[in-house]
Amino acid sequence: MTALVTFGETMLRLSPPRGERLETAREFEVQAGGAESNVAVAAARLGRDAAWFSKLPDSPLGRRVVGELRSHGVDTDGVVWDDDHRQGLYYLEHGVAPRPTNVVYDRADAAVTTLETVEIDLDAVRDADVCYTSGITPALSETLRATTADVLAEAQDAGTTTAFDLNYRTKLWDPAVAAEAYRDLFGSIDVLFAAQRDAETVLGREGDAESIARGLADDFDFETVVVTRGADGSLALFDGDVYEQGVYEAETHDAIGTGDAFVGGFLAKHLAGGDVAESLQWASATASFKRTVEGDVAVVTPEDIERVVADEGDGISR
Ligand code: KDG
Repeated sequence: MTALVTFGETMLRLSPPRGERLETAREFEVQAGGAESNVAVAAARLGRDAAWFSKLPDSPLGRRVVGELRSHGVDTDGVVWDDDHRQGLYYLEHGVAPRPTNVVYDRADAAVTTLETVEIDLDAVRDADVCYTSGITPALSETLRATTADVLAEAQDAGTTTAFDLNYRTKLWDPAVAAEAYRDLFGSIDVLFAAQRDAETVLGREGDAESIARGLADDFDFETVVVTRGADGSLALFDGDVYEQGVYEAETHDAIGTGDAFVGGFLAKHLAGGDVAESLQWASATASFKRTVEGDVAVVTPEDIERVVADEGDGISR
């Protein structure tokens, strides 16, 4: 039985060498990257049985995505192959002050936008301990919005814990449309991860992280709400109790995927029987570790995380 199944789009990420621009670079480094597979990679590397599914073109590009995820130990048997649509890409130009990091999506008409519920192995979802996706998935097409709702509802009905990160992306949709889609899904979600910024700008929540978490739990009956606050750490609300966690110090090499590593670390520890405080520690340590590594995913081992947690205790707020 798979402990964790995640689903969503994974793109190929093309980035010029640091200090070069998209307009003029002659070389691009290529890696697979997508929020939900990033979570699966972190959990798999931290010792959990993790699977990811999506719809990919049956082409060298789609096979490249699968090959990379497998190399990290993620089960990709549930991938649906497609002959008619394309592989999504994203271009990443790393920023250096005063030039900001720039992300350019080239993902319209990607195969995953056509993924329908009937194509999915729902038994794998029903049999998993946790099923995870993020707010990026329903943003990609109306079809995928309906599929996301179906999969989360099927999972929850079967007793699988459902987990969801708001993961609001301004380049994909407007806040009002996103908020409506989120609210449609919230009834099928047990564990909500929300950046405080997303809760404020998309869901219109106000106040500190604790009052945001309590408000969301009360309004939508989540079992657990985790609110992340960037450099100010994170907070989880479970069973009426609040748990706080600082960030661990890290020299940032590549910040993309930090939030996904956080979720992957949290779920990995949770699935290993950790309590909320321990899961938050692992989340924070995995996120900080990710920042030291180039690429979307946390190339990490359980020993790395145990060492960070042992050395730094409850985390250091920067
Ligand atoms: O969280 C990292 C993601 O933003 C990156 O992998 C690209 O999935 C991606 C997206 O849709 O933005």
